[in-house]
Amino acid sequence: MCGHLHLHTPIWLPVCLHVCACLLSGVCGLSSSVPRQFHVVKEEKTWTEAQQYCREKFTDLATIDDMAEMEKIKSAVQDAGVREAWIGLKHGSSPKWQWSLADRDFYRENETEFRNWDNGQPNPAGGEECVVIKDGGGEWHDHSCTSNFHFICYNGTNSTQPYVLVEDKKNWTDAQRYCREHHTDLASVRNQTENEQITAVRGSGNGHVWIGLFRDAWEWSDGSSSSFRHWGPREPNYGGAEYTFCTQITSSGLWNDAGCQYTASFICYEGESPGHGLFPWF
Ligand SMILES: *[C@@H]1O[C@H](CO)[C@@H](O)[C@H](O)[C@H]1NC(C)=O
Ligand SMILES: *[C@@H]1O[C@H](CO)[C@@H](O)[C@H](O)[C@H]1NC(C)=O
Ligand SMILES: *[C@@H]1O[C@H](CO)[C@@H](O)[C@H](O)[C@H]1NC(C)=O
Ligand SMILES: *[C@@H]1O[C@H](CO)[C@@H](O)[C@H](O)[C@H]1NC(C)=O
Ligand SMILES: *[C@@H]1O[C@H](CO)[C@@H](O)[C@H](O)[C@H]1NC(C)=O
Ligand SMILES: [Ca+2]
Ligand SMILES: [Ca+2]
Repeated sequence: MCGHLHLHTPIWLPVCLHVCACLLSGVCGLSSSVPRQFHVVKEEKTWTEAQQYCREKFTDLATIDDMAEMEKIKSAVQDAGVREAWIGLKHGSSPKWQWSLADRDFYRENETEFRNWDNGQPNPAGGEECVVIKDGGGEWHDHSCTSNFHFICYNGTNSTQPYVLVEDKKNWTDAQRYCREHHTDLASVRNQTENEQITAVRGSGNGHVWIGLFRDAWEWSDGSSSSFRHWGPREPNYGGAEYTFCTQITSSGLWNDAGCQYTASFICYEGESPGHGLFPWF
């Protein structure tokens, strides 16, 4: 019953460093100011039972904000020797638009909501859609994520020219993977100025280009708006349409959707839940 206690893997983000960086930059996102402590629980439960357990003993099932947290959870899962573990991400019924680059410190107020849709857009055909800057213009179209286009990465290490056009046609998921490996992520567009900069980098003759905006219906157990996703190849695949789907981390660190009624180990977190800032004066 208490076996999981030995597996607790405290993961403290360096609070002071973050606060200082936050104060200096003047751009302070509450969500990632909050250090989360993750706990791998080796008992096998359904997703709903795991959620209840985490809410009783800790704060909630794990929410993951970015690659840094992802790497730490991956190590914790490997150290615990579990093959798969539930996290807090469950499939819901209302798809929402969100940016691939999930770091909330990157955005100031309202900047995640900037849109530059073309007339008549978005007009999603299915549930999940991805966004291009259209051929020959700066307006946006939603498009099936399986199409292959050139794409724009954002490279956070280059402050003079952070946008990189990749002239290699890929579907949205592969483009995202490429940008995360070689740069920071697919490009986010925070205002009209950035839309013009990106459109200039795109140049002419490149057709539609992918940007980082996508739409899905996954929701975090704690109500977080984190858009971070780390699916394995061909996931989520919604195998068996009669189920509700929930998310597992596998020992490879990649995510898999599975019917929520299956039992597995799980990961809880302890810390502030979204909406409760660690620093109330901000
Ligand atoms: C953000 O949007 C809200 C609602 O539209 C508005 O009241 C607020 O002034 C905006 N904030 C900024 C900084 O533009
Ligand atoms: C993207 O392309 C890869 C192959 O390059 C394929 O395995 C994957 O299923 C595709 N994903 C989507 C969403 O089309
Ligand atoms: C920034 O990007 C520009 C244009 O791609 C490139 O010429 C420059 O070398 C880059 N700087 C760094 C520090 O990577
Ligand atoms: C992108 O960032 C990486 C470091 O993450 C850096 O090595 C590389 O030079 C950057 N590329 C460009 C084009 O700025
Ligand atoms: C666009 O957003 C960036 C990032 O927040 C900011 O530095 C820039 O001043 C903004 N430009 C305008 C015109 O709002
Ligand atoms: Ca469309
Ligand atoms: Ca699956």
